[in-house]
Amino acid sequence: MFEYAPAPESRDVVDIKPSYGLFIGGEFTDGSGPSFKTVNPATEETLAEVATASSDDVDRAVQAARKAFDAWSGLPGSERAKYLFRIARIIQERARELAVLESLDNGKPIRESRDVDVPLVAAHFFYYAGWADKLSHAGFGPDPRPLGVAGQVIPWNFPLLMLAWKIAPALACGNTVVLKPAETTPLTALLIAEICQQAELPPGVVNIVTGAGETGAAVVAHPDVNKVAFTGSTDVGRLIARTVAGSGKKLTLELGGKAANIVFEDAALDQAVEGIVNGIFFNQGHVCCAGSRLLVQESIQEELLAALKRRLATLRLGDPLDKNTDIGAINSAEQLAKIRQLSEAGESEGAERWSPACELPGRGYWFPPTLFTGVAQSHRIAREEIFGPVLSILTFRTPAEAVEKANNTPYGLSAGIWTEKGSRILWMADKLRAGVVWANTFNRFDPASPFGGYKESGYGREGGLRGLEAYLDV
Ligand code: TXE
Repeated sequence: MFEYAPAPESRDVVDIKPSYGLFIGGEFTDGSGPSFKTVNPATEETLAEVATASSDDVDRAVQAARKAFDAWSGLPGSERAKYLFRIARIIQERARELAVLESLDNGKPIRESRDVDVPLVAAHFFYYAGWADKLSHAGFGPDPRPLGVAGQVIPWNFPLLMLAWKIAPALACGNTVVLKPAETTPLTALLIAEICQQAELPPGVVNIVTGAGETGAAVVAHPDVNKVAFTGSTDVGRLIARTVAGSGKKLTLELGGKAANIVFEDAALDQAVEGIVNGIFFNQGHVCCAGSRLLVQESIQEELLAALKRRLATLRLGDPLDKNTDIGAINSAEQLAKIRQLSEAGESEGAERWSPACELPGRGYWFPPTLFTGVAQSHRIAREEIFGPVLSILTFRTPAEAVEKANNTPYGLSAGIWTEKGSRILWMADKLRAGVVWANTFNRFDPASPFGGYKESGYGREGGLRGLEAYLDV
């Protein structure tokens, strides 16, 4: 049978420089810390050397942002909107370059970076550009004010999209920004810096400081930063909350998750299987809202498991730049070690592990799609965020039991419901302690829709109208 096999995306569409500096005051400059390497997780080859921003460099970046603030916040909203629209359009024009660089530095399949990440990034800039001249009509009172300099620290799972979630609303509201990307995925943020130059964004409005946790900590602690926005681990979120406490800085935290994807016996099973696969294997499971706990109604357990295994056997793992690839590389050796360790804990605690036959490439960081059955709520794989392509399967009998199990987690970021009964969807959505509840779909994002968690998943909302509130004094 003829099988359509498109050629891999060419890495030549992106010009990766041997080394990168910091982006401060509209210019690329050296960092005073020791540089670090960013690698392609699919091959372990070094992509580039990247500067580390010391606390002095962070101070320069914050001062540049502060200097730019008066003029930027004083522009009419319609003028700020023009810059955001321009950035959005350049992102669309350079989409291929951004997608390839994202897949190289992060390990995610090109089909995802090309069809999901980059289009959503442009959509966020378009969406918030639309708000920039309407802030007085957004229900926040007649004259909402920007906060000042926003210090933003983002993770490695969606380097571009997290940047867009942070920068677009901050700029629309008239704030200026110092953003620190994750140390394993700094390259696309630096390409966005280049795009800011191309869009002739006034110098200092966006500053990008690269480095590890110390650089992030310096941004968060800087006295001239007025607002902190963080996405990352719950542990670091706690540290940041402590640093910020009492400082007068406004804070939003978007932390981990352990979402339940709940399938009832009346669900359209084929559709549910696709939703389960998308829920946990999208981006190798490096997703804070991943559907990492499957709760399946007992009566359909065997049928669903069989269908899921058949579907998993068709997933293709490999080269992220291959357009056929469904599952790319794990982002780092550290993350791979964490996934392995938790999977071993699953086995030693008595759950049954299954993966389809799947050959892993010889180099790079890889983990096969994995299911665990016979999982108890007390098992670590049912409680802890694995942040990898590993699904823990539990069962329930009644809707009330499904709710109880779904809510039995310190997290509260997202949940999914699969049923043909509309009334049940509404009842469940009301009972689930999760910031986002999807019904008959999963991992669906829209710039107009606020996103954020309850409990240890953090606080504040990003996206939509609510996302503006985080960047305004209202
Ligand atoms: O996160 P960190 P890591 C979860 C996921 C993952 C685990 C560890 O379970 O396995 O966290 O990932 C910066 N002050 N999530 O270690 O360390 C850091 O440089 C200020 C869920 O990569 O939280 C990076 O830019 N900043 C999550 C960012 O914080 C600090 C996404 C995130 O890194 C800092 C990522 C400090 N003291 C991981 N220390 C999600 N919600 O999507 C580190 N950083």
